[in-house]
Amino acid sequence: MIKRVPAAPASPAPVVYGQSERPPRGDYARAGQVKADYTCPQNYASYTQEDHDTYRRLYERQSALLPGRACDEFIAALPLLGASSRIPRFDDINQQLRPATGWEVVAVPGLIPEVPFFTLLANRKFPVTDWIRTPAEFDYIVEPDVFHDLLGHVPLLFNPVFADHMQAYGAAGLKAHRLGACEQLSRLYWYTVEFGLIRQNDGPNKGLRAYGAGVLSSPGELVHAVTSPEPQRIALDLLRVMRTRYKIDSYQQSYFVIDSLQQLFDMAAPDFTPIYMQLKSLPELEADAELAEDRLIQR
Ligand code: HBI
Ligand code: FE
Repeated sequence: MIKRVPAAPASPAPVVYGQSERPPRGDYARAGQVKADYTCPQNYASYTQEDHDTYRRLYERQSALLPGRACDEFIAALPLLGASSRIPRFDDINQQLRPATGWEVVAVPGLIPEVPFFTLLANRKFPVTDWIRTPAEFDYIVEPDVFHDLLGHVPLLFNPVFADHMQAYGAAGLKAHRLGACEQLSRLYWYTVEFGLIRQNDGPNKGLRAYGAGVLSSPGELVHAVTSPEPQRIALDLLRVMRTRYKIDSYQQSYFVIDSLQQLFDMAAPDFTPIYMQLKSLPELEADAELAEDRLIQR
């Protein structure tokens, strides 16, 4: 009799974007707990007191910098994340987030490949890295950790317009993958969802503010993006952004500015297929490129 040995459940392979000397940080094997869609349990019991302290200290430092620098929608939604003195439980966040916009957060071991990433977004699930940086990385970390993913990305998922935009982005990502245009689309994500600025045109809080998660979760970049005279700030143009390369290990040299979250949704709602065609005949641009047709935004 032949005994069939069931194949060991394969753990999804770790993912690295860009060039890095270091191995990926997340624990992708984790005793078979990482599922085929790359989600995993949050493993709340594995956080140490030091981990919770790191989250609390990061949260305190960052929330002090938000007034006058973060957009109104972000500041309004931040308290909905709940606990700030320890790493929140994703289940608790979902109790608030699901009824608000139908989104939920799901735990992942770190960066995940494009197709599972886009698939989760298209289904209104936001992947949140479950580990937190070490105290030695308090000021700077290249990869997303639980602090970046939660504090940076999740508050705006409580905003109905932004919530719909993120789902449309996920669907656009799946299409871009089929068309071989992920690089172009990820530039849009980078310069909006990660490093976007918004001009608040009226109300008591008029002014240039951040809505991108990479800006909002970094003390240095938040001040740099909103107030430094160094970077250029350019009114967002879809083709311009999709042509522009980006740097992942320094402050941005160019930020792109929108006037409303609705503008983001309206821009990404149409099919990008003709845009990708057009891009084939346009040269790519460096991160600090200056074009005559750029509409510069003064602070
Ligand atoms: N995975 N966990 C995680 N978080 C991200 O922000 C992320 C990712 N995989 C791919 C990705 N981002 C970007 O490269 C997409 O724009 C394609
Ligand atoms: Fe991010």
